[in-house]
Amino acid sequence: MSVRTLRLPRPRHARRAFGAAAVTAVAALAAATLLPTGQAGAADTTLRSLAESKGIYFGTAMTQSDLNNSALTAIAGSQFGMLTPGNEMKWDTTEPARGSFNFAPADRLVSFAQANSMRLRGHTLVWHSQLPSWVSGLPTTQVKAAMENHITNEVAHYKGKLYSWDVVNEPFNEDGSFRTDAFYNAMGSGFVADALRTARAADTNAKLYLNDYNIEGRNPKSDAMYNLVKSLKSQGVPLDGVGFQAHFVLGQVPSTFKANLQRFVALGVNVAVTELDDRIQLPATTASLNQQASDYATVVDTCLAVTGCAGITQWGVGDADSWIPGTFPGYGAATMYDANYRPKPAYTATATALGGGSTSPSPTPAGSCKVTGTVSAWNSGLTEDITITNTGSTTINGWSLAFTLPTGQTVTSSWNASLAPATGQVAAKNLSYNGALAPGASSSFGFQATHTGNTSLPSLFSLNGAPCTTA
Ligand code: 9MR
Repeated sequence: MSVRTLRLPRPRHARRAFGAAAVTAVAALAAATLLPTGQAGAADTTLRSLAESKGIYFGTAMTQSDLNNSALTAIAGSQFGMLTPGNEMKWDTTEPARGSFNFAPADRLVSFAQANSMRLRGHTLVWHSQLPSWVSGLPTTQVKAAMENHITNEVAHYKGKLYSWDVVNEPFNEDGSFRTDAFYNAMGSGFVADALRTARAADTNAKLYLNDYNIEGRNPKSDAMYNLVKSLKSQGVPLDGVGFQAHFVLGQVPSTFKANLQRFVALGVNVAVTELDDRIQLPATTASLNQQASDYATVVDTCLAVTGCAGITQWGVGDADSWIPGTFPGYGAATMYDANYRPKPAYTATATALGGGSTSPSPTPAGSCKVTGTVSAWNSGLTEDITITNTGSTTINGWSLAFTLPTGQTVTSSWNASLAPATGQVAAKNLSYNGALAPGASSSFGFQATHTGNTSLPSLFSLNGAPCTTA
């Protein structure tokens, strides 16, 4: 049996314990920690807290595989207060065969969000794309029942857990006509009202949205969405908001963006920026990155200026996670973080537009916690004891410690905390008797796990969403 003590910041140990991606994260953490004290105000200014202090949220999209990327999860859990599953709540995943539901992939993302006190946007229930062929192949007489059953089951599964649902996604063509997809072909435009009513019946609290792209400015498509919303509201159909995806091209945020959002709000709905990115022709230059910063600031300024704009979600955490290069060859660099999760000028501009005073962004601010631990490993198993110390000045009431388990390790039992899930990005939550941590106080818990050869220590601990020091 080998016994190792957790001393994560020591470079030699870090090299042994972390994979390449995590080394990058450590570099980013180190960079953040090394800010001169005069600029340390940035540590309090995560996008999430800045946005919340302005009354909006700032979110990101994540997919299941992102949970294995410790650099990404450290930023997602600290900088963003809302999470949209990028693919896992779509029909092809959740009901791949008729009546056979699979919520496991999305549930993992829900657990991550909960462990990091993030809210969730459900995406999406009714969409022509990522739709299994059994739906598009149904006789038109059966589509309504299949759609209602799908909505009822999925919304019921997540009842009470989601802030909102994108109930219908992308119903319009560019000219403002309805897409002739399976739903429209079966039910005409009435499928939208039916989908919204079905969703409301299954969850009275989640906010119900329609969501589309290229509707940010005034154009035939946004006019069609406007007319649809107006008609639905006049019929008393349950509809709370409209999502503007905002997949922008560098320098092309429409000049009518604000006025367009305002005309929707005037109909009695909220608006939200749901999938923000801003693609740049590669290679990115200083000038293009600065233009992107300006574009991001425009988006934030616009949302803040429109009463009824609920928040902004970026589509993916960093440039490495973005769908853009795969869909628009030659374009990329569309998010606020570069391929190594270093904040770009767009991050700084966003933080500043949200009221942050510092020009030195801190992607992963240190929280008020310290983590120490030991691991004891044998052939196929290990036990680990972890101690959390509250290094802040206020009592923590209820803690959730998120960390990344090395690949191949699976938790089999735990004590003094409940752990879930058993692999990957794990959250350890206090039990009924050890949730309060006064300033300076510590709490210990432990777990047993199996391993497949990698007995490295977990990495990237964060307590209630804020990264912990580990020495
Ligand atoms: O980000 C999603 C990507 O991983 C998928 O391959 C793609 C397939 O259509 O869907 C992406 O997300 C889309 C979103 O669900 C709706 N608006 C457009 C987004 C980018 O394609």
